[in-house]
Amino acid sequence: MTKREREDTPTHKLLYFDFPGKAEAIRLALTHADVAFEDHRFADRAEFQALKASGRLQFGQVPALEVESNGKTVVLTQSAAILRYVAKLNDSANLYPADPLLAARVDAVCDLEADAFVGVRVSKYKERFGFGFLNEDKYAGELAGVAEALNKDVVPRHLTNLAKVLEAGKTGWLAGTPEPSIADFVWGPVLDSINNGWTGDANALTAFPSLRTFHARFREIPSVKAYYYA
Ligand SMILES: N[C@@H](CCC(=O)N[C@@H](CS)C(=O)NCC(=O)O)C(=O)O
Repeated sequence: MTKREREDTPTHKLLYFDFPGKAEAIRLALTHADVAFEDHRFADRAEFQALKASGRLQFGQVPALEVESNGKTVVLTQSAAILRYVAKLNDSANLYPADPLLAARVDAVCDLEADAFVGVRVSKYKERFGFGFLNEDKYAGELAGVAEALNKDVVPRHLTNLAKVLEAGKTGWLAGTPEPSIADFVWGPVLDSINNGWTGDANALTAFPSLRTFHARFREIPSVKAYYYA
């Protein structure tokens, strides 16, 4: 019996709130890679606070993926790290390239998502970033100015760059991979959120036909379609 055969198949439990947010890419990637998982959604914020207080979350943040194997439990955090872990569970799903150059492109497109929305996240979740004082009425004018800058300049600038890499890659997938990679799974749900008004401009994709084509194609990936419509 080989070492591998003696090892249990790990079980997976994803911990997050009951909305897409940062967990949706992981839910979809696990589904795409055919990895069974429990999609645990907190009943309320108190459940999250209790988990955070328990010290089990490395950085006090979710999403977290609880991996149980050979009687041991490991709790993974940081969504990009979790996505790379998921990709390694099933090589045949081709979610993360073996080629180092292509892998770096995939990482860059994942990191672009963080850059594109850091301003949106700070302005929406002010307390988390130390800007809670901006909730005072007297700053309403400044906040309106920030919202305008985000929607007219910052987010479109990053979407322009995303559209450029998509078009340059010529495969129809964001990082130019032959098949959908974790970069596509990061951005697909974010484009849903944009269309749902998360950034403050539900029409932000109108100016980016190639991103709209990508988005529609992403939603047609059989595993993604089955996740939402089966
Ligand atoms: N870079 C982290 C960010 C995770 C993050 O910001 N998670 C939020 C929820 S979406 C969180 O846990 N915040 C802590 C809190 O609300 O106390 C990732 O990608 O996983």
